[in-house]
Amino acid sequence: MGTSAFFAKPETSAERREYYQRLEQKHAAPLWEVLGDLIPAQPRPTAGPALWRYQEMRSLLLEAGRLITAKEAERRVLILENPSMPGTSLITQSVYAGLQMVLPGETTSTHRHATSALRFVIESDQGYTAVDGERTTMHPGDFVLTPSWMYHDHGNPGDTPVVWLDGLDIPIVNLFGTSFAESYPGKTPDELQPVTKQEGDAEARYGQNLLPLEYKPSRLSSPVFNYSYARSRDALDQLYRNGPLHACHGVKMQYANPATGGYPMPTIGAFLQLLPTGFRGAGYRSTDAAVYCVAEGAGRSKIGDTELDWRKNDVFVVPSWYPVSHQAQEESVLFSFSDRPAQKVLGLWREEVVQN
Ligand code: GTQ
Repeated sequence: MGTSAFFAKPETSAERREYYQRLEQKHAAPLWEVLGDLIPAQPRPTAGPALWRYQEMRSLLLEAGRLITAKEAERRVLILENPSMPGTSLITQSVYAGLQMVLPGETTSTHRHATSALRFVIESDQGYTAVDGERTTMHPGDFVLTPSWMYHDHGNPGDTPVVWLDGLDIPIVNLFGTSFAESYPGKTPDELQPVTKQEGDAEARYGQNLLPLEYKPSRLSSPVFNYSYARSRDALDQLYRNGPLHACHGVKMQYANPATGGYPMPTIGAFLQLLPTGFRGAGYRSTDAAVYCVAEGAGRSKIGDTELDWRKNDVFVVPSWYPVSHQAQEESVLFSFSDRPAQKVLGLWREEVVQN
């Protein structure tokens, strides 16, 4: 990766070094010694390419299920920590990812935080998330939002474990020093937020190409909070048949806020793409590092010099500005999320087609 510094470092000398030491005592430092590292000529992500095999993670999650309840843990989550960023709890510099499991009969407490969260459902029969007084039943492949500062809790009334991928903008919120979190103020710690809306209300109100009369968005996030896999998958299938395929992305769509056409949440965007059997994508890179979850199929992605083989439910990460190309061994669907909306609103986002 591009490690070349645009700004060259000047020669040093005994006299300069002695001066730098005196600066240090005054909590000051010479910019010319660090400029190239502070302002690199191109992104130098601390994250590296990495993959987590679902089969392995699933058995570790089941072990966690024997060791701790969802209640005691608050959230029973295995953090996916980038191997190049030990100790950070992060999968990239700007987003966090984890695998969460809710066992049959469990509920989690109701809480809210400034950090925005998304869920991409991996296993669920009757699992649900409740957000701001409305429950939504989760099915594999569903993309579910938990926007900033909305009370949420999860439950599993079914007979099999529920597992999903969590994505949160934790490092962005902490970068700005803007983290707040609190439990639902119930009479007991176990009291959940009340369910005040019929399941499906948000979907009917905002998710059917219709909007309530005089509707004005009252929040920055999408009023739809479950984007069902069945519908997204159908769209990809039809668009594939209609063609053409994008040379890098296959058929790739972004999840949209139906009230604005913008991203579903202000800091996190999400995408779903279909790669037909035998697809060999061209190289591409963008400044938004992306976390992928394999919804269907099997294939291989080349990320910089690293080749990662993936299959259903595996999670992998493409760091900022690394060239990536995808190949599909069988018809595959990839979900991904990134901080693209935040980069775009700040005027920072870049992309290009590259050799890879
Ligand atoms: O489900 O509310 O992975 O609060 C990390 C923090 C999930 C959640 C995470 C959280 C949650």
